[in-house]
Amino acid sequence: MSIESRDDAPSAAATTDAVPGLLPVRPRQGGYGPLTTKKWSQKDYHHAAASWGASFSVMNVLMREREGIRGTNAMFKMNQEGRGYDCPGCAWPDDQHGLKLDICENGVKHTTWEMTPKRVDADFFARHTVSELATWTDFDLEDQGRLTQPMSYDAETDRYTLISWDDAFALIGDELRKLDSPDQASFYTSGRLSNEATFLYQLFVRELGTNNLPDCSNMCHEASGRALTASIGTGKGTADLEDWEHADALFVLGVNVASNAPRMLTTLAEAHRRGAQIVHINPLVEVGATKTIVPHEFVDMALFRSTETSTLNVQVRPGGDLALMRAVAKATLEAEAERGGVLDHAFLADHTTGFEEYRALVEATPWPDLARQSGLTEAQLREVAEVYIKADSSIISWCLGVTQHEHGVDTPREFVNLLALKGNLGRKGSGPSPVRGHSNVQGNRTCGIDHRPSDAFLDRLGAVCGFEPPRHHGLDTVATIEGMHAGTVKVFVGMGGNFVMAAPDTAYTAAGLAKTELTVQVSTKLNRSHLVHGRKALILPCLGRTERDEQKSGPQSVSVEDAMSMVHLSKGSRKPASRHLLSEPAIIAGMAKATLVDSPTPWDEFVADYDRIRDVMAGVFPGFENFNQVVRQTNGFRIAQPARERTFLTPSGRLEFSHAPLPDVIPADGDTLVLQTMRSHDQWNTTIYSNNDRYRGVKNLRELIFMNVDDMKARGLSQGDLVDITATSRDGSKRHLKSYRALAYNLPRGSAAGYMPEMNVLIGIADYSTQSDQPLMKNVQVTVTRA
Ligand SMILES: Nc1nc2c(c(=O)[nH]1)N[C@H]1C(S)=C(S)[C@@H](COP(=O)(O)OP(=O)(O)OC[C@H]3O[C@@H](n4cnc5c(=O)[nH]c(N)nc54)[C@H](O)[C@@H]3O)O[C@H]1N2
Ligand SMILES: Nc1nc2c(c(=O)[nH]1)N[C@H]1C(S)=C(S)[C@@H](COP(=O)(O)OP(=O)(O)OC[C@H]3O[C@@H](n4cnc5c(=O)[nH]c(N)nc54)[C@H](O)[C@@H]3O)O[C@H]1N2
Ligand SMILES: [Mo]
Repeated sequence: MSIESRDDAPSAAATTDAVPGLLPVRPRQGGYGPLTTKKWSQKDYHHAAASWGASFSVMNVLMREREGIRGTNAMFKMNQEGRGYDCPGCAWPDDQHGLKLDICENGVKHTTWEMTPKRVDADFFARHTVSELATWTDFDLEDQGRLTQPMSYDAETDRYTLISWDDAFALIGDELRKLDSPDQASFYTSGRLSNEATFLYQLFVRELGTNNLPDCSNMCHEASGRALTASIGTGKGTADLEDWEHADALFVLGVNVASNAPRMLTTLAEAHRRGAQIVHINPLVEVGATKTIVPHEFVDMALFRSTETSTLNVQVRPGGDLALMRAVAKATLEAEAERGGVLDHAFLADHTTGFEEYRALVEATPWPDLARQSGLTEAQLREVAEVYIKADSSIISWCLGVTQHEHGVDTPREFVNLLALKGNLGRKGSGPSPVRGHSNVQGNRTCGIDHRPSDAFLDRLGAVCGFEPPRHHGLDTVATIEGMHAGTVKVFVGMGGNFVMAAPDTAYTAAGLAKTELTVQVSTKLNRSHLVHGRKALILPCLGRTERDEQKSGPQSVSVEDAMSMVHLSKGSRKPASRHLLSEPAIIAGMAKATLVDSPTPWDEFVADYDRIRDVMAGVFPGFENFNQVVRQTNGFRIAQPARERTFLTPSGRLEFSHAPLPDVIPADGDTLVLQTMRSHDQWNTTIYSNNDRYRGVKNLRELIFMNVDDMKARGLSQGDLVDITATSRDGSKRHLKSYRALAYNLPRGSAAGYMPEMNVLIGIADYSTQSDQPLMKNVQVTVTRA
């Protein structure tokens, strides 16, 4: 369908009670793209993903950032066999053949955003009070360019003023040592931090005496980690890129491939060409689930020759994935009973436990229940099952559409159950394969960012590093916010990221931050988390991944781990945005030295030569033996994943079937819609590049809610009507967004979709999964009424 706006006014939005540091003009809530008076429009997109649209978009981005040829040069240094820097975009692995120029539009956008020639300096902060900056859009804040000098908040003038690095570290040390307990501080990580910096960060925090290490995984793939640990003993996928190249069937659930893991398009197109079955399971039919032209395939580009990226699209009900996969399991068991030769009996007998109980559970679940809970017909469910039954090898892959739900742990466990039936694990072309988000979010977990660390890890850390790590579990993201309100979290350190916008319940989170004694943000760009601050506040600017990191022993490399457990080096070569910038390892060491009294750690030596950090890490992390040597191999090394060899580090030593009851995911009353908050094509989490969402055909509009056309009719709404959205939290409290535009879109009845981070105001602090503690970002219970 195609619609045009009927007025040019920028759509007004949202109410929250005024909160310091959020757009104070009432009715806005923060999280905004550029202000515009351009007309908005929506017109369904019918072209291939990537293709020329992506190439033009890249050109525009390079021009906008005035990068031109310089930008292009930098692009070519990205991801090339460990010689350049790792793309700071998504965590999809690099092409292992090492020949193809595997870059994508969104990787380019992301990189040039960091490489901008614009600068935020002390003069900038002298010109603008924090209250004034708080009225700017989030786009305008980041668009000011790179942060250049450490800044400290001065309450008297309401401005950030210059502070020396030494004074900044001393202030942090003073505040941390003043606390009654180290548990009164919380240390957040966004998933971009290198392995080496990660190791130092958790070491600092644990030497201080706390496990308060919330991270973006708490909102992202915490559920996948917990599910895989419970089922197969290690919290990571087992399939690698080569498996993707050999699978007969690929099941892709809850990921917007073309926007959020664009390099996966290449893999899907290649799979389609060799005749693999590709099933996309998603309430929306995203463009990446139809066809693509991969930009590095020059002939196809010239001829507009697209390749399909799917063989089947199934529009599941939000949260209906467990029911769908259980239906596939049911049909698989039926096929075994009818014709035999379907199950892998040897695998089930030798490597699993709990199969008979699972079989009984599945057999006892009636088809009509599976159909109702998945929102699909029995025939559709059987069609998916037929693909699984026929395929010799299958991969099941998923992202936020699966994890940000109440049953975010049970659902990936059901995927493993299903894979186990046919021995689709630890064999070529098969396995579970979560699509991770931030470029090093998986490495952060591997290298110690975990608020619930295992004793085995703490034992090794303590033995190698010569101290006694704290044993009690720490706070995650939601618990940190609650702690700020309770007065039990007084210091917040954000190692990257944009906590106030990324977290749920924006107003509540902002009010929590405002209650703290000190907020420290280590960042590359100005964002709203600098404006929503504690009584004291620091902005500490750091080097970006594309920049040269020169230390005493010479230029340094860092390492990162992709979504398929490949660890490789990343080395920036660009001149740093400012000579005052420090690397993340240097900032962490500075904080540690100013805080810890008798630290056994040689912080200065570590910073002088990152090989020294890696030598210590080699002793702490299994699979990192000879770290310095193996990471320098072409393409790096793969961390051993025992489950891949069918060694399951579970209590039983076997793959453990789960036996979750079928969840009821249908709202109790017919008026409630299940709203999911997702990314547009033109944003990186809380960084919004524009108000467009090309693949969903939207221009100049973010304050929108996609609805099923019949749900709109039932509420007397026509295209583009202004609506108010009310969310009801689990604790009964209500939250509102006002004057959003309702747009008809192809999604199941009873569901709706809109953009994060604006919609985070709707997600109550109580709305998190009891299985994973993840906020229910894909499952907000809302009603929609005409404004
Ligand atoms: N360009 C770009 N790339 C990114 C990011 C970015 O912001 N921009 N963010 C990075 C990060 S941190 C992450 S975690 C990933 C996120 O990658 P995605 O998971 O793709 O992120 P979302 O935009 O939230 O999209 C969620 C998808 O799940 C679908 N979905 C929603 N509910 C359900 C459901 O109940 N069942 C199923 N089967 N599907 C559902 C939605 O329709 C949508 O297609 O991307 C990473 N890559
Ligand atoms: N409603 C809703 N909310 C969500 C989600 C959702 O789907 N729906 N998704 C959640 C998910 S999956 C995630 S991962 C979180 C993301 O949450 P975060 O990781 O906290 O947020 P980002 O937007 O990625 O952080 C952007 C900021 O990182 C800083 N930065 C960029 N590069 C670097 C660097 O190299 N070093 C340092 N130190 N800083 C840097 C810049 O200052 C920039 O402003 O959001 C979560 N929030
Ligand atoms: Mo994420």
